Amino acid sequence: FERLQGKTALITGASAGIGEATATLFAKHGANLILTARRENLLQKLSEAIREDYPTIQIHIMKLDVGDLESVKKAFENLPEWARSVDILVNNAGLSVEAVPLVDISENAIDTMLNTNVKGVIFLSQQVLPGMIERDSGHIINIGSIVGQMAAPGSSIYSATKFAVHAITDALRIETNATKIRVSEVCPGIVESEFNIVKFNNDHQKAKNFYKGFEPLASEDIAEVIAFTASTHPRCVISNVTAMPVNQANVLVIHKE
Ligand code: NDP
Ligand code: 8X3
Repeated sequence: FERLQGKTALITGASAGIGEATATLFAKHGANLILTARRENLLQKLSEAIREDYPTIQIHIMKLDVGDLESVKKAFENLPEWARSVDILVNNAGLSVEAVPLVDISENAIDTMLNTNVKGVIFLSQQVLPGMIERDSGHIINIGSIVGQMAAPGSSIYSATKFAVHAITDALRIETNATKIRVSEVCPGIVESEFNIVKFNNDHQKAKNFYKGFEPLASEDIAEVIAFTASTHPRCVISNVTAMPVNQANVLVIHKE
């Protein structure tokens, strides 16, 4: 991952799971970091841990809700000088809430998922793209999902948001085709993180039971895929990559002991 050295990377959803693991791995390989999430105390703790292990890394934390345009704009107005040129944007913040059939899903849950998973990707990309276009370089890595390739029952809206991430990623790659900007999609299968705790409305036992009988991916596995995606030669773009637990064949087929 040596091409990460000296790069400025903005990672959304860095307070937990895949985003946190990606921040730590990027720091290990010399990237300076802009870390965002709503839980500022967790970002503070993470940045302290990273500074202790990698004291030369520059870190700026931004408390923001990615789906709230005003919150995004305000955070970008306050960037320190070194953080103004983002080389790599990892649009990772995302969530699934109310894992119920479409007939029962609330408007609030629909708005939360669309705002975070879809508008968030758009709003953050809009902040970094003008600079990337001007510099004719940069990399946007969107975190999709296997449910953005194949819908799952009980995940209709969440699936729809990840299908949207896929479409946005492909369209943006075409729109920036005449530039050196790279646009990638990383699609994880099941990863053990806070994702299921949020999905099952803070029911930790239910979240844990979901992983019974097979070994899910760890956040660190996807962090490696993201770091690899960000580290290829600038002439090469990994347009789309899917990474699954070894015993998961697709969204619905999981071999359990
Ligand atoms: P986690 O719940 O562990 O982490 C999600 C992160 O997103 C947190 O840091 C959270 O921070 C942040 N976040 C959520 N909502 C917002 C918001 N409105 N504004 C800013 N930040 C927000 O889940 P994962 O690490 O597993 O998920 C990361 C990405 O991977 C998501 O896009 C998810 O859809 C995707 N994914 C996950 C899979 C899995 O099985 N875990 C599989 C496939 C894809 P905070 O609460 O502090 O704001
Ligand atoms: C999340 C994938 O299958 O855990 O994006 O809902 S799944």
